[in-house]
Amino acid sequence: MGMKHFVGLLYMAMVLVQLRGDSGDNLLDPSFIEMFVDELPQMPKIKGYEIKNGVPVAGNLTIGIYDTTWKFHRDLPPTRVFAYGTCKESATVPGPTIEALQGTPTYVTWLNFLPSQHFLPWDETLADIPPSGVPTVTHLHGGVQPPTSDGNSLAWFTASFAYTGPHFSSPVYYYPNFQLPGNLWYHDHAFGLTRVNLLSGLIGTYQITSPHLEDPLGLPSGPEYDHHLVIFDRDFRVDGSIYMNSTGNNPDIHPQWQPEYFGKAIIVNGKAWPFLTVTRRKYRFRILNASNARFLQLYLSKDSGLHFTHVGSDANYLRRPTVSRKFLQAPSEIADVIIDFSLSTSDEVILRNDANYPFPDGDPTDHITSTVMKFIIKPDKVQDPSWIPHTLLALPVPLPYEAAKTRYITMYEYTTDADEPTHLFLNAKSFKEPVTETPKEGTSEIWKIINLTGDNHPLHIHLGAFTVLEQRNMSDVEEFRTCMQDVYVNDVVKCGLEKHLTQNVFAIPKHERGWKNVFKMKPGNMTTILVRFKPLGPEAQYWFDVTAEPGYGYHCHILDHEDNEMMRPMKLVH
Ligand SMILES: *[C@@H]1O[C@H](CO)[C@@H](O)[C@H](O)[C@H]1NC(C)=O
Ligand SMILES: *[C@@H]1O[C@H](CO)[C@@H](O)[C@H](O)[C@H]1NC(C)=O
Ligand SMILES: *[C@@H]1O[C@H](CO)[C@@H](O)[C@H](O)[C@H]1NC(C)=O
Ligand SMILES: *[C@@H]1O[C@H](CO)[C@@H](O)[C@H](O)[C@H]1NC(C)=O
Ligand SMILES: *[C@@H]1O[C@H](CO)[C@@H](O)[C@H](O)[C@H]1NC(C)=O
Ligand SMILES: CC(=O)N[C@H]1CO[C@H](CO)[C@@H](O)[C@@H]1O
Ligand SMILES: [Cu+2]
Repeated sequence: MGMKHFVGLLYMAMVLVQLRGDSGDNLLDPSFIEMFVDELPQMPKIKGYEIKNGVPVAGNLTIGIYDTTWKFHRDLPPTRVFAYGTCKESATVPGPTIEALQGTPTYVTWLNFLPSQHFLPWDETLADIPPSGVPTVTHLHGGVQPPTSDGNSLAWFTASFAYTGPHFSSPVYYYPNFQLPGNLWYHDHAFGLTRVNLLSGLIGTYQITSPHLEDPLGLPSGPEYDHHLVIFDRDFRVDGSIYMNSTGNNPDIHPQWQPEYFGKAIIVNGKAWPFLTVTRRKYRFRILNASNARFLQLYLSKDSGLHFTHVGSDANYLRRPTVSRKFLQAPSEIADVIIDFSLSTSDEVILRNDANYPFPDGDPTDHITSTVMKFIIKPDKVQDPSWIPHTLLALPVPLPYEAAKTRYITMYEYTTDADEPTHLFLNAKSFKEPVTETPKEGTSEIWKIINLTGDNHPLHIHLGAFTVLEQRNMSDVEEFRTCMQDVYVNDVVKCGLEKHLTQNVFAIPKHERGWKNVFKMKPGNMTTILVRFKPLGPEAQYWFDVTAEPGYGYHCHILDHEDNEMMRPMKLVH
């Protein structure tokens, strides 16, 4: 053992810091975790198809959910996690990357091998907790798949299917992969347990590729030059276990629920503050913000001379590449960027984050939470056959005038007299109240989302990709909110929405003007989006029955909010 390593361990042993005065939790002070000692891992890759007689045919995968351990850092003891894998020994955090082929379906049988109890505080007032077992159900985020394979929150099941949720039908999920190539991810979605199940490790990436559409683009490719970066934040105890506060902010109402989880250690591909050695050429990074609530505002150290070229956002390519020096990523948003290290003026560059938490008005980041990972750049010039084309994929242009319907969606947060959040609703309704959003297959709709809370909520819609049309500042928001909450119905006309809209419109960053699956709803603003309830190609219909039970849903992707009812069902109709 090297001296440095030994000192690291010694520190760990000594650091029984009691953060924030919570005694007995033995929280680890993250400043004692040495940065940049673990190499960035690549998660195992699984093909979602088979080649038979030279032609691709559907792949049948079995992925289990295991109770196992994971090393988050060289000096941290193994951490108990729940992890996806093809067997317990190969289960990882994040889980394996599923590589699907456009046009060739992938079947996944999801199995649950979890014990009778969760190891994290799951608030029994929020979830359907069965007598034994941990409910899980997997959602493929950004995927266009039938309702029975969409991971409906109430389609959960426990080990050996001993207990199942009311919407459970089969553990064999069908992913058609007919949509355009892009970046998706899979994660748990069990009702009221999403935040704890993801915190336990149930996250993985899924990629749809199309050699005939993507190879001609010339972007950096292959395992060496094309990486997934899955970023999330965690707190640990000195013994290596994941720490989650088990006392709710309103314990009389929800004994264990807290409005937002923030961890101090920044984890990339399952390692705290890793490093990656690169050569002087272009690399592609598909960056997923898989935090429960932490926003990331990513940039490369200012003296490096480097920038990002965005080629995609969420599950879709942009029409044209666009450059940024810094970008804001909400939980569950995916950025797809190229970094050209041949332009670097230094031999090391740190990927940093400076988003306040909660975003936008919370605490600033410090040295620790602002550091994400390090790139070590080898000095010698290398051949780089990749390039960045002027145009990427020809996706449909959003046509607002074609929208069949306009809907208003309001976001509410309810608090106690002491201003402590108790729960959050969309349109003043809980998830289990009857469906109100019933778009017609083959149409587009305008959704106007009014954020009547103090937070920025990343809104995610299942099935339908959307384009953000505008974000408009509002005035006298208090008055409008009071009126809306008085009526307690979604009547924007009675509350005079028009007179609360200002002329002040915020520009949508260029790299977010494509077809998205998640977007940040600014507080005190009305965000207008065009949602497409048909494929992103010429087709007017999907390739399966989208109107089937149990339908879809839309929700805030701050998992702590989603679990406390900031989610509504959505059902497509003919
Ligand atoms: C995969 O499963 C599907 C549906 O169960 C079946 O139709 C198909 O033949 C299977 N493919 C392979 C390669 O086993
Ligand atoms: C856990 O949450 C409770 C309730 O909000 C708070 O009083 C306590 O300080 C928190 N503990 C830690 C370690 O943050
Ligand atoms: C990840 O999402 C969280 C929650 O929205 C956000 O606070 C954080 O800034 C995001 N991080 C990145 C790197 O985008
Ligand atoms: C938004 O509108 C309010 C009310 O008119 C105004 O006070 C505020 O300055 C505006 N904010 C921005 C960023 O334009
Ligand atoms: C609307 O969003 C902008 C930009 O984030 C912010 O400056 C403004 O205060 C918001 N409006 C209100 C009324 O909160
Ligand atoms: C409409 C509304 O309620 N807006 C709220 C949005 O968030 C801010 C705080 O950032 C509140 O002050 C507003 O009242
Ligand atoms: Cu939210």
